[in-house]
Amino acid sequence: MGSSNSKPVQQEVHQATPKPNPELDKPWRKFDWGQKEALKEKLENFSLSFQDVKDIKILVAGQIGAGKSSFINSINSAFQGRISARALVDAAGGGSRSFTRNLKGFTIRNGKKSLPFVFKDIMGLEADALAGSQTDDIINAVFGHVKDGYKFNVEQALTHKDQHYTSDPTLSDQAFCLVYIVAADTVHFTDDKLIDKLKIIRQTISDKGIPQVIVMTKVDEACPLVNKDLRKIYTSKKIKEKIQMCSDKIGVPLSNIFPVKNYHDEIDTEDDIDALILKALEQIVQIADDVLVDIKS
Ligand SMILES: Nc1nc2c(ncn2[C@@H]2O[C@H](COP(=O)(O)OP(=O)(O)O)[C@@H](O)[C@H]2O)c(=O)[nH]1
Ligand SMILES: [Mg+2]
Repeated sequence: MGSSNSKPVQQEVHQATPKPNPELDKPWRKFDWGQKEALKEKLENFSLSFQDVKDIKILVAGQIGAGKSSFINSINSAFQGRISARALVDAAGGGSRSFTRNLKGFTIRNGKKSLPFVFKDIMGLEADALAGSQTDDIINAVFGHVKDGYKFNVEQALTHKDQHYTSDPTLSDQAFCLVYIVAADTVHFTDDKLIDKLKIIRQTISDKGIPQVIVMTKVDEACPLVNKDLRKIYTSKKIKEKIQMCSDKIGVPLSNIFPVKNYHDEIDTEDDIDALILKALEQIVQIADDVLVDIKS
């Protein structure tokens, strides 16, 4: 006994364990950084597969401060070639209340004309707000039951008796894609209630053929590598992990998840930011248009 006391203190060998490389050898998704102009042109000349529908409505949902309004603004900025801020951004970075509470459509413009894409920025989805109300509101908004100008009430879902409820929506009222925005720097998905809500929404809309896309914002905040060089977005292990986690938790396939950096403090547009934003938009529009192809046939 007590022999352990006499054990010679081992000299600690300071051998620096090599830090794991935060970067992958190869990008996990191929991305052409020079495609901005081609994407812009393609989107500017996009015509919908179903002439009965005037424009593609895309509903944008996500937690407060996730970057919903900034994403819509970034799309506009990419087309205008200057920073645009039509959808109001909550500069406080998302307080306890959602800045956007009225359902409102934003048409994307390229300076000359309106493009056939309308984004609807919906209130933030909060985990602890009353049970089903937000889930119902979002589902109703996707299916075109919610009139523009409706002010969402976190405590009560819109009912069919309300004057803002459209009981018989046309194809043009309906959204053909739900874009769920998550911020890369805060995506943990430890909140089961939120995950449950997201699952209910995804299942309900996908039963009616409406796809869901995830746009992951704030990649610059989540990964120092990407903060320094946006082109590392597809080789950053951190970003890849986060994308994988989103896919696993919400059940959206990896191919429907797009990491982006929104314009937030820039004063001029940048080709690399534009390329990612426009690519995400192209995919969203394509996915939404595929729904129209199905409806038409
Ligand atoms: N660094 C960084 N900040 C962002 C990004 N997207 C949004 N933000 C900031 O996050 C805050 C909340 O954004 P906002 O668009 O109002 O979120 P919303 O509540 O989902 O509409 C604002 O201060 C934005 O400037 C991004 O990609 N990177
Ligand atoms: Mg907003």
